[in-house]
Amino acid sequence: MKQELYLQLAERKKLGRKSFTVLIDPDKVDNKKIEQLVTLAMDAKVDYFFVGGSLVISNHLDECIQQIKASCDIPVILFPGSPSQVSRYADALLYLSLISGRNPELLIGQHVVSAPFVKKSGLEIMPTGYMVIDGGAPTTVSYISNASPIPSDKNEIAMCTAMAGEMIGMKLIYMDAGSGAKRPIPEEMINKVATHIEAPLIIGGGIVEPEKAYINCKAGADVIVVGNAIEKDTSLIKEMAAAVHSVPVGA
Ligand code: 1GP
Repeated sequence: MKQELYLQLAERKKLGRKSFTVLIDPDKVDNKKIEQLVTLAMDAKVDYFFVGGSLVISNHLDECIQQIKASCDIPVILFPGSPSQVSRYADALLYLSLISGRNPELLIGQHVVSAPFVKKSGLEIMPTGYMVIDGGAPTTVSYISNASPIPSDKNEIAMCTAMAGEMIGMKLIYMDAGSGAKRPIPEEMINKVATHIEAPLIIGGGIVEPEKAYINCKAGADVIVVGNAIEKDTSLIKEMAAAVHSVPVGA
C-alpha cells in the first residue's frame, strides 16, 4: 500500500515542522473560487488541501479535484463525510473511523461496505482516528454522525481515546470541533493528547484567528485545518499559513 504522504507527515512531526491545510468543501466552491484558492495557497506555501464535507450534495467532487491537481503540486487529501466521497484523482484518503463516538456504522460498518471500492481507487489510504470534540453548538458532523462529541473539558477522555486509537493502529489522529464550531478545541486538551501519542495530530474546527493556529501548534498540533474562516475571507490563507510556519522547528 502507498504511504508517501503519511511518511512525509511522520517525518515532519519528527522534525517538529508544522503543516497548514486548507479545507475545501466542494459544495461551496465554483471553478473561479477554486482558481482563486489555489493561487493564494501556492503563494502562501500551503502544505495540503483537504477536500470533503459532512454533507456533499453536489456531484462535482472529481471535477473540483482535477482542477486543483491541474493547477498546483499541493497534495490533495480526501476528507470524506461519507463513502460516496471518494475520487481517484486525489492523492490520498483520510480513512476515518469515528473513535470518539459509539456508532458502529462510522467505526467500521461503512468501511466494510465500501472496502473493495476504496481499494480499487488506488489512493493512498491514511487510517485516521477521528475524534469529534464539543465546539459549543451542534455542528453538521455531530448531527450526521449521531454520536456525542467528547466534552471540551474532558482532557483525560480525549487522551485515552487518542491513545486507544493509536494502539489499535490508527496512523493519524484528527481532533475536530466541527466546521464553524463556536469554540475551537482548547490548547490544554491538544497538549494532553499530543504528549501521549506519537501519531501526527491534526486539529480543526472553528479556528478563525492565526494566533489560535499558532498556539495550537505550540500546544502540540502537527497539522492545522481551516475551512470556514477562509471561505469567508480568503486573505486569511496567507496569515494562517505564515502563523503555522512561524512556529520554531522542534517546538
Ligand atoms: C472541519 O476541521 C474542519 O471538519 C475545519 O473546520 O471549517 O471551522 O475551519 P472549520
